[in-house]
Amino acid sequence: MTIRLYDLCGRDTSRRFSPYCWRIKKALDHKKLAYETIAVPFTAIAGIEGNDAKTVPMLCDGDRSITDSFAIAEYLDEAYPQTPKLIDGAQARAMSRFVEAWTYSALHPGIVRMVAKDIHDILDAENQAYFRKSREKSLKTTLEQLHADRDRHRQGFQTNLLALDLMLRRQPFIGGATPNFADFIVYGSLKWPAACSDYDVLPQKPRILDWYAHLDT
Ligand SMILES: N[C@@H](CCC(=O)N[C@@H](CS)C(=O)NCC(=O)O)C(=O)O
Repeated sequence: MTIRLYDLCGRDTSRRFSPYCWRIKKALDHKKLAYETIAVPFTAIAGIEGNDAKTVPMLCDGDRSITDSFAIAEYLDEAYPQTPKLIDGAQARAMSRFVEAWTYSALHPGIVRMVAKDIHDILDAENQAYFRKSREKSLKTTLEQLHADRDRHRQGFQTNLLALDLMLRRQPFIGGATPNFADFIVYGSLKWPAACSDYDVLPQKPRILDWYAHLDT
């Protein structure tokens, strides 16, 4: 049975913008595993496959269903040992955990502030209401105010990406000579604004742009 991946969508179900789902799509492609994606809006997550999931991605493979992108990556390495590794050994796992935490704390706050209004605008009415209420509560401001301030948020966000640019001077991927799950984590976060907004968040840094373009294929 084909692997099924529940993937966050907008009003147009072909619009897929979750950073966590993108990292898993890259992981599955890296392993050359066949899979189908099932589009799911925010308000339908709780009912997926009779589970009480709170977030996507959810990956279903045979009788296994797994939420949390890091756990999914670990599962794929374990279940498909003949395919290229995502996280090769204990040291790679530890470093991937750092990259996961860095992405969440240094990149996501800026990205969500730059594109929250654009995300809202690509949802259907029910999901718009859910998204506005939950995000205005957690971000403590309106979507319109965030939109008005987005150039300021972009400045801080691009400064935080300097770490990636500096690293790329020395090696082509976070994984070293070839990409691994850490690259897919950061790629997913940068694919998120590209997939839901026309606002260009990437700095004009050739190394970052080349790295992103290489992964975005
Ligand atoms: N730690 C989780 C986070 C997943 C996550 O936050 N997913 C978002 C979509 S980008 C979600 O499902 N949010 C549900 C909601 O906001 O109601 C993972 O790595 O998979």
